[in-house]
Amino acid sequence: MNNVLWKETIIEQMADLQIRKVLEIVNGRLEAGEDPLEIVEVCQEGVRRVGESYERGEYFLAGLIMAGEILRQVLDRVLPLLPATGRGSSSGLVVLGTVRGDIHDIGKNIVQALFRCHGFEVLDLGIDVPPAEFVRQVRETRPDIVGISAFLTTGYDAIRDTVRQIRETIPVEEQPAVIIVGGGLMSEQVRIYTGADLWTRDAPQGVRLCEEAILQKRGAQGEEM
Ligand code: B12
Repeated sequence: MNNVLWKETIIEQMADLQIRKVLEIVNGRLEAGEDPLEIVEVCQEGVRRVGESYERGEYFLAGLIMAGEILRQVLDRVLPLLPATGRGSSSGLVVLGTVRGDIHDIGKNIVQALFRCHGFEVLDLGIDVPPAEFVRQVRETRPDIVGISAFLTTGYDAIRDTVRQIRETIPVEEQPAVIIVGGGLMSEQVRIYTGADLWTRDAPQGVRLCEEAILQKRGAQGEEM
């Protein structure tokens, strides 16, 4: 199967919720040495199509559940194969969680795996995490990064509460260098509304942005000394 064809076929089979066929192609691509991240991105496009069908009323909740299950099974195969590109020692600590009221965790699990590959330690707080729990964990562990995942537009207020409580109740010298929000519906407007430092709809980009921000902060601290 050529390069364009396998991608289109996975997207189509994913959109049709054909779990067996999707896994067959994924296994084949992995055997052929395909980049695991490329496979994740293609499958993400497939579930996006399922979301659109759901919006048009062509699929019901069961369709979303099935799409989530297919993606989960793909990730079980693919994520363990992500290459470690970190510096060997810890790049920093990330406190990560899906915001209050939201149980979408597939994207969070991908970004968690990527942070680990890049040498970060990750404390994963799970799903439906209330602002107070983020604050408690930030106070206890003093992470470099707080990552908030969300996929529901109804979650924006909970993100804003989380960011505000972290910024207002944690002493300046114990603040995380970066609060980043991620998820399929994120945008610059959401970042501004919630008060986060960074936003992304793409896990590799999110990790890159965090690495840059941490390097900048460490550089600035070095200059002050
Ligand atoms: C699978 C799915 C589900 C599954 C979730 C399973 C699971 N364990 O996660 C189930 C069935 C549970 C579900 C439930 C619901 N869902 Co749903 N779901 C989806 C679907 C199809 C895919 C989501 C997904 O996993 N995408 C793939 C991942 C990999 O993408 P991602 O999250 O964006 O993550 C990537 C980046 O954003 C980034 N990232 C993510 N988080 C973070 C965090 C950080 C820090 C960083 C740096 C990066 C980062 O990294 C990832 C990789 O690049 C989407 C449709 C779509 N457009 O995708 C709808 C969708 C999100 N769901 C939707 C809805 C409405 C619901 C329900 C309300 C339905 C209902 N009537 O009950 C419930 C809500 C439940 C709740 N309280 O949370 C809507 C949301 C609409 C809106 N405007 O809010 C969508 C968009 C469908 C639609 N088009 O209408 N859903």
